[in-house]
Order: sequence, then structure tokens, then C-alpha cells
Amino acid sequence: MSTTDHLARRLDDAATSRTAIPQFDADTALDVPTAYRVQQAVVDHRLSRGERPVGLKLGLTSRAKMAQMGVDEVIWGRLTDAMHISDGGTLRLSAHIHPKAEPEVAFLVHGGAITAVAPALEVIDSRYVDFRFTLPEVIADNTSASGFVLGAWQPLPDGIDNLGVLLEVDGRPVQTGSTAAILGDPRRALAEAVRLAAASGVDLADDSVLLAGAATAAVRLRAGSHVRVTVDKLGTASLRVAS
Ligand code: 0L1
Ligand code: MG
Repeated sequence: MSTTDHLARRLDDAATSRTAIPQFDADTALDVPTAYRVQQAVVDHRLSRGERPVGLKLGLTSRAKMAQMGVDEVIWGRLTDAMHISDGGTLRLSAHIHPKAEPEVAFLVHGGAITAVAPALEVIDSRYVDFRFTLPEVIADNTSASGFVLGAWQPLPDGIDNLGVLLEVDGRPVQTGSTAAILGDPRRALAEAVRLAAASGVDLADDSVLLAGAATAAVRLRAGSHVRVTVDKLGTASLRVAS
């Protein structure tokens, strides 16, 4: 088995068994192009179980997250239909390892252009112990992608570059921020996603969902809680957490 297939198998096993794995050995020497090949192989495991690709996500889109990782490059991952949770729907903790939610903006893309926008929650769930990873390791892990909730799609209004974002748990504010934290303007996500995915030979297909990035830090999900994002002008998206 190649190193790529071996690492992809370990990450897929971690996800399906809900068991975090340690970071790879130092002598694994994973570079960024190889990490994207591992990511493709990880997602291929999902597709072989019948999941369908539905779009892409960007990660590390805020200065704060880039500084935390010591990098200055956005990363991207792949979304499948099985990751979609309907608005107001339920996430089962037992189907995850240690999931967190972060408030985002989502775009619908057709013909290379943004055709609609929605408030969104991304559920991230690192397959590594304690969310500890290097940049290539988190790329290989499909940038921690695990779930997403989309609020109502609507035409892209003018000026979404500095909208207020509120993340509430059980009706209490836990994070506040602005869409400005997403690449300075979330609309930049489209060009970034096209550029980054093209480097791996991947196109943004028509009717793809694009998760543009997080507007605040992520919050850990706890059984019984209700999590809601509100983005000014765009509305809300929410999920319930069951054990
Ligand atoms: O969507 C994101 O920005 C997450 C990227 C991966 C880093 C993490 O798991 O926090
Ligand atoms: Mg995210």
C-alpha cells in the first residue's frame, strides 16, 4: 500500500470508528501537495460508500487562525452530501469524535459565479487527538470537515464584507464577529477556492456549495444544546445536538 493510501486509510478509520489518532510520525514527511492527495483518497473512501461530492470549503481564512497555525495560506477541503445537516436539524455526538461548530457564510456557485448566499454553520471534527496537527496533517484530514448547516439561500446583496455575526448556544451569545474576518470579504472565497482547487486539478462544479470560512472561533458541541448563527442581512442557521 502506498503512503498516501495508508494515511488515508488511517484517517478514514478514525472517522468511521470515532476514535482520534495521534499525529503522524516525524519521518512521514508529509508535504502540502502530498497532503492534498491524501485528502482526495480520504474523500474517495466516503464516495465509495455512496456519498456524493457537493462542494468545497475553505479553512484558516481568518488572520487569527492563520496566526494560530503559523501559516499565511488558506486551505481547502471537500464537502459531501452526507455532511449536510438540515437547518434546525440534529447532529448526533456519537457520530463524531469531538465536534465544534463555527459560524460561516456559504455561497452557491454556478458558471464560475456566486448565484446565492446563505448563513451557515460548519461542524469541524479533527480526526487527530486534541485537534493537534501540522498544516499538511490537517489538509490530509480534509481540513477537519465533518458537517454543515445552510440557512435560506438568497440573492447576494451588496456589501457583505462587514456584516455582524452572532453565535448563540441555548440562546446565549458565545461568539460575536464580522464577515470581515473571512478573507477581509467572504466573496474573495470564490477566487481562492478556484485557484487552490485547480492546483490539485479540481474544478468547482456547477451548483457547488462553497463554505467561505469562519467569522469567529469555533465552539465545542455538547449534548442537549441548540446552536444558532445569525448573520446580519442574511438570517440564521441552527442545529440541535443529541447524544
Ligand atoms: O474550517 C476551518 O477553518 C478549519 C480548518 C482546520 C483547522 C481546524 O480544525 O480548526
Ligand atoms: Mg470552517
